[in-house]
Amino acid sequence: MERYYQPEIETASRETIVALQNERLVKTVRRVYENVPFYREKMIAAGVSPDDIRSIEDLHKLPFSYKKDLRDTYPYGLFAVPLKEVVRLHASSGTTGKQIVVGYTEKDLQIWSDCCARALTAAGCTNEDIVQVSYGYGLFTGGLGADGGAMRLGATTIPASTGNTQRQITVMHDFGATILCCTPSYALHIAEVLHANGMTKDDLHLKAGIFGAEPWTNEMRRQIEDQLGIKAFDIYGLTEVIGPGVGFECCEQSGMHINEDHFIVEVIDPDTGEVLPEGTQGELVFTCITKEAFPILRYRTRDIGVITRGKCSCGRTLVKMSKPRGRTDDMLIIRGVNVFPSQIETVLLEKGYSANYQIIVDRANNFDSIEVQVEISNEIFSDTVRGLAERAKELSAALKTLLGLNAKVTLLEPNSIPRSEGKAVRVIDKRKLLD
Ligand code: DLL
Repeated sequence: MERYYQPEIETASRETIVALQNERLVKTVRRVYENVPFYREKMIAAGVSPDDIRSIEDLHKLPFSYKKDLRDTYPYGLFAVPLKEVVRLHASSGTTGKQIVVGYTEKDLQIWSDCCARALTAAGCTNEDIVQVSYGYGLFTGGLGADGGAMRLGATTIPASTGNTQRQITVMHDFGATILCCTPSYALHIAEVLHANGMTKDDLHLKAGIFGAEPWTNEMRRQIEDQLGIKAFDIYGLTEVIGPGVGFECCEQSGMHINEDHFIVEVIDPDTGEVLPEGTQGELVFTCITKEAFPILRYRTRDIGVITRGKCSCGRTLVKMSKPRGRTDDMLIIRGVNVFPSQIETVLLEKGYSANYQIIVDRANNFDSIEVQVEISNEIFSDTVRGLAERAKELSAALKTLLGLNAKVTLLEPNSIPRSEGKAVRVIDKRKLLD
């Protein structure tokens, strides 16, 4: 039978959730207006006052927030409480630019732990489980976020953090970890090192994994499930909103339930800012309605997804978001064609290649080129030169069919692409270096 951590919310009626959201949104907007000059000025400039926000129907009247706002007000300009009430800071640097910093009060940390406890429970975790947290601990929210959820459930937590994969495996084996939390690319790397050690999934006690912080396809899910002998669940979140636990997957494994009692989601057209109807793909925008220290309003995530409110077989009524289908800013435009790395990953894995790949984009004489480098197995690697050339040609043809672009394919020997312990680097865009 399906278990919930907070059934009164997770299976609540739509009316209950909307009533909570209305009340919490109105309060948050007023508080933010009074305590954060940045929001007050932005609202005044947009001609809205807290009195105009009476329910979630009025949310669209509020101006958006952007990552740039966090940078411009660095470090504490968006905090809505005095620093003496803040008990924790986290930060994220992203791939470019200055880092951003967010804060949590004691109550914010409790809410965050609740959100992650819901995710862990949906993956089958109880106080009898041993949870190995192999997300990075530190300023990154992954480690301490998952840790807080596991502690909340009374599970036995192993704060392994990232790195030293041999030791991770020893710990996982000897301590009998039953649940693994890390990035999906790191999960595959752990499986790879496990096999290189002459061990298999049968030497471990894992039953489930909770993977997120980076995009991963369903094909990658199948590989992880197969190689580690587990059920693999997705978890979504971002530093600016709270960290992991904004959304989490249930046994249905078809999208993530959003913790709507804490975060209101909207999907918008990234170009016009117009709110789109449910079921339409667009940019995800979140508003925090319970956070004390850092209650961000209408935050533009740049993640592209779809939300749906159909009935879920797990019994949860919380709205579901699709796996993010890329980011508005990781979309590559190559010779005018829009390409998402996830599309390439799907082709690679469907064709039986590994998830160890990199996409190299370059420009010479104003002409963009795209090269897909992917590792092959030892068996394939020992094939004839002609056999390898045939394979590369076949893969290139499949990519052409999908993308409508000629991509160069390079098959690499096993272990030639650097492994990541956190978020994998999938794209090297040399054009950016030229700017
Ligand atoms: O990655 C928080 C997190 C930690 C989520 C552990 C899940 C697990 P940031 O470093 O701020 O926070 O990065 C946030 O990562 O906007 C997405 O683009 C991407 N992302 C996060 N989760 C997923 C996911 C953490 N499940 C950015 N699928 C987000 C795809 C994800 N992308």
